[in-house]
Amino acid sequence: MPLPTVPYRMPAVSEPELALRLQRERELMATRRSVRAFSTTPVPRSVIEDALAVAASAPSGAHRQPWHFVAISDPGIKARIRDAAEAEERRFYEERGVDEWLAALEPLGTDAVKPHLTDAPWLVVVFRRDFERDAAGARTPNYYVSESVGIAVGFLLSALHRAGLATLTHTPSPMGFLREICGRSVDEKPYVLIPVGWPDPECRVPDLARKPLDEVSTFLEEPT
Ligand code: IYR
Repeated sequence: MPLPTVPYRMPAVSEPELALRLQRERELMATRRSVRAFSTTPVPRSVIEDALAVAASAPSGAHRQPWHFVAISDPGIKARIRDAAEAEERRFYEERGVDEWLAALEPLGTDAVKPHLTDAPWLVVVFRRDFERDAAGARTPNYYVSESVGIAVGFLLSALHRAGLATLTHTPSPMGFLREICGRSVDEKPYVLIPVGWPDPECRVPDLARKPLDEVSTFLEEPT
């Protein structure tokens, strides 16, 4: 049975206003950087709730909303996550990491020490749900789960940056330990770990350049 429908309108915006808004957005989002040095200054829970509500408004395959967000400020749990993540990262940097991959990371200067996991006031762990279960426990699949969760994470990073908070997308690999520490069911898989907070006043980031727009986009227009 199709859902009932409701009218949908967007407020009209003049072309100059549209251009202005997008120029501002372009400038604002260009200032977002992955931060690895966080201040321990607290961030209120309500701020994280609002940001997660933005993330949870993302579109998803068949509108299955195949995500779950765990927000952690408990210092004991953050310490457990740091210990487990650093153990995996040490294995990555010292044993498991393929030379080509380690070489690709060299310009970023990352290593196995992850102070952001205990310094940031919040860690958000995003889980993906590849299927749901009915009352009898039978599985029904979700669709385009990685795309859907990726879009939700994009909404989250954008919302937090626009609000003025720093984030990092961190994927210690393998990260199965997050499911256990967060007490989530085996039906959920960790997707990404996102420290959230204020950058440390001494924070520095690599001086990266972004590809120019004409390199990453192509317009196919009607000939004039
Ligand atoms: N997970 C490791 C390695 C790492 C991998 C990628 I791809 C990065 O863009 C950055 C780091 C770490 O967090 O150090």
